Amino acid sequence: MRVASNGGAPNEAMTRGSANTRSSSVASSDRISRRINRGVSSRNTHISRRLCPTIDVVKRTDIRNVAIIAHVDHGKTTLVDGMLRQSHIFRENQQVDERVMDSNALERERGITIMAKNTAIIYRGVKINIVDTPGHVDFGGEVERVMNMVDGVLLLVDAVDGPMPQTKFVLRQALRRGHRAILVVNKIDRPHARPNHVLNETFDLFLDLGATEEQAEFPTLYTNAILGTASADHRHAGTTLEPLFDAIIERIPGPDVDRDAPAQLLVTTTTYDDYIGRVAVGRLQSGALRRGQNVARIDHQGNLTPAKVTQLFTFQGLAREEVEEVEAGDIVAVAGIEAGIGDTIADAADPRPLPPIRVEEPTLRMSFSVNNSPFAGREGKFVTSRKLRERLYAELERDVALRVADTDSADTLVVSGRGELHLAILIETMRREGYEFQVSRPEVILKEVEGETQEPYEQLEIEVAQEELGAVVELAGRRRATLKDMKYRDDAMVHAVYRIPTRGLLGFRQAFLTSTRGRGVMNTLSEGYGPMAGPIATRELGSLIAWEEGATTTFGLNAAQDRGQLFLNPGVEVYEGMVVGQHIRERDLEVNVVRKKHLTNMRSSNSDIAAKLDGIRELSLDDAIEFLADDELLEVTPKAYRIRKRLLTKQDRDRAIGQMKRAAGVAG
Ligand SMILES: Nc1nc2c(ncn2[C@@H]2O[C@H](COP(=O)(O)OP(=O)(O)OP(=O)(O)O)[C@@H](O)[C@H]2O)c(=O)[nH]1
Ligand SMILES: [Mg+2]
Repeated sequence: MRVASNGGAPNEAMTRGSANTRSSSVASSDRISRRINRGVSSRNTHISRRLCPTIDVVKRTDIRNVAIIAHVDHGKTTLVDGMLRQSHIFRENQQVDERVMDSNALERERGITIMAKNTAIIYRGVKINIVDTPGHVDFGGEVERVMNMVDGVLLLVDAVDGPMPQTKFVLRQALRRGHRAILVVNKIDRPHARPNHVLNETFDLFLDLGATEEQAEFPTLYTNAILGTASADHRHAGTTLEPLFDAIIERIPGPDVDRDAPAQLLVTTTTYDDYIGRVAVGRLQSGALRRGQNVARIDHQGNLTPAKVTQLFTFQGLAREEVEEVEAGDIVAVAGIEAGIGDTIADAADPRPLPPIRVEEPTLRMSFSVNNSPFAGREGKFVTSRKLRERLYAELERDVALRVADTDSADTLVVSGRGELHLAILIETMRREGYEFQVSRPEVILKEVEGETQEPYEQLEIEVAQEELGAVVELAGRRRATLKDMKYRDDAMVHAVYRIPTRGLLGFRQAFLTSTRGRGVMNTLSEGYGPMAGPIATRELGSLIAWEEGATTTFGLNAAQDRGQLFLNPGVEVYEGMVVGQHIRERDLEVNVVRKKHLTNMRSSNSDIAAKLDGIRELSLDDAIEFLADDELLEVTPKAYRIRKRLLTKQDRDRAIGQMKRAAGVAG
């Protein structure tokens, strides 16, 4: 028999056929809840001891650890709202924001979850630790990292859309860890909901992903997360989430623990608190932790550092509750230890590391360098290479899917991530903290496989109207996508699946949205590495470049707008070599956007002037990153994004082009 402690993979123990001890949990529920609320766990009442020849492994019946996983937007965070509401975490009449777990400013602005977060509720005396995870493909690392905290998952699937690419990714992570799932078909209220179809498709997905027989026998609930209702029968809407809570208690096993083994906790999240400093969050795998206890921090290299637990917390609704002692099986927050993600906090007397967290390698990278534009140092608080370096390395402690590397130049670091959004969120976060720097165009990370250079590929799923298909097929073809499957649907939409080099996806989104007039839906899923696909021209049009320094004028912009799509409004400070728009042709073009009109006796009114400028497209950060060409950089400051040529003067750029041509042997 395998055991969960002593360095074994934490959740492997969960795959053992273990008896369901639900009855004991319900019997002692009230008592346990009181104990949990006091933070003192009982040694005898809530644990059903199971006999094991060597080590005492027991199953806690008073706890369930569950993650909510799904494709983006299928309603995970909304469902958590409902679960919190119905467990009476909030006071009567308390005003609670929608999607309360999306607490970070960028999450609220973008309406998506970016970081996985913990909460907990008590249901019939059982504490349910819930981890809300992001569904966007770029934050897949968050899902991977929390899989070791839980013993099962709620797999949400939209009742209309059915399983989507990221459903496959997250379910694969869960099944791999041996977790059991509960299928939650959400948004059952949507018109055209097709619950049976979605159930069948999801069942097929389980089989495709190699689910064991036990995993494939998942219970299914049909929910409206907004109203907070669940029902086992899709023909009859539920009235509360109770059927879901019951399914969690019944289906998700309680944690198997060896409470007499030395303490081991794998740090899965770290946060910072102004009062108590670094807080490390993870599941206590074995043993117990007490306030004031001496422990050892074991890092990735196996180095041991003595440390002391200054404070201990468990989760309770949206808050952390301070406790004196925690027993294995619960998810805890520990203060006083400078631990990073993946470190083990272990018993000082018998320190044993847990297996590190493994996540898929990043596929995209970009350089972050000190700002050297003519406007450098004007707007940022932190501008030096030292500050930039410190900040980027600090990010690694929070984000397991990110990589940072130094380069030959002290002013430049290379940052690798899962996708453009992953890197964009980091850039935006740093900008808001007062950092100023510049980044390069993202590029894919190549790999040597058996002497051959390979590049990353993705599965691209698109849904477009039939009349827009032609343009999209052409676009995908230019980017070396190969068609795998295409289905015409009854509603005049087409669903197509491609395999495409990640390189071909850079800058794809904007072109795709233009081709489908903003209505197309695209989703991607990493497919690993494959042979190089040949050249791909991702930027088809050149840039309009400011000719000289000054503030943009309506007059200058007006004259330039015939040459392409402008990005700037009048009155914006620009410098020579700064990109102000997109040319209508392939090559770059210098334009004078700061030109002033010669004074005449007649002065036009402002409204008159403004009327002449049309279609200025102000770029968001994501747009700007997508727009960047290889010879351009994005300058990021707390106040602005500016796209610039790496070489600012036309003379330098012409010389560089000449050199390139000569090197390629095509000059003269
Ligand atoms: N009609 C309907 N809409 C829902 C339901 N559940 C969630 N939504 C809506 O779906 C949208 C996405 O909800 P979220 O809870 O943010 O989805 P999510 O899965 O957490 O998204 P990510 O964390 O970004 O992956 C929101 O506009 C919700 O109001 C539901 O049961 N019915
Ligand atoms: Mg969410």
